[in-house]
Amino acid sequence: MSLRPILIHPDPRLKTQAAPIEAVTDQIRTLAEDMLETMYDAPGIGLAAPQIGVMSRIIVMDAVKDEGVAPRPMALLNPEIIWSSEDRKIAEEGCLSIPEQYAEVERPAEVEVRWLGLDGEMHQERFDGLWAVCVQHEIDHLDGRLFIDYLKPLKRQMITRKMQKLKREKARG
Ligand code: K1U
Ligand code: ZN
Repeated sequence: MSLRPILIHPDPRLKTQAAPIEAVTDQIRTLAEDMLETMYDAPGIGLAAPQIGVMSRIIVMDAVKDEGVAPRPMALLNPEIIWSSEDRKIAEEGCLSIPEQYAEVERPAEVEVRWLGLDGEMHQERFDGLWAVCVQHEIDHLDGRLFIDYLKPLKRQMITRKMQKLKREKARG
């Protein structure tokens, strides 16, 4: 297993639609393991393949927050939202590709998602709470959408400029 570097916004790969996964191979299983390791190390509660520069439709997540509750690492291939609640909820979001920036985003409170598992089987589950926020945020990454795309242009521009500055500083070392 290995840690993969996380791309920082702005990067064209974070604005690009990812391609469906055709088959569950050893390469895909290794990718999922690397993504989970990278997510836990960050630390984060989710990660989408484009964030590590891999343009395939795979996300990982573990939104268990409570101490004493067993972790629930999940890998979802080709995830699809097949139902969204009318009920909407505002929650604060962050992004490992936009470090230390947080903003409130409104999304459906519950979603039903269908995906291909690493076991080669189709799975379906309804998510609510932080899981619902996270799975929608990660599926957005697969479609080249970032949480800042839901913000007013001025706020989005301000965050983008901060990230450009951060990248310049990192490049200088
Ligand atoms: O996709 C990502 O960039 C990961 C992102 C997922 C996410 C967080 C919050 C709301 C929606 C989606 C993160 O994990 S940011 C880091 C974070 O939220 C966190 C880090 C440590 C403990 C708990 C949360
Ligand atoms: Zn993100």
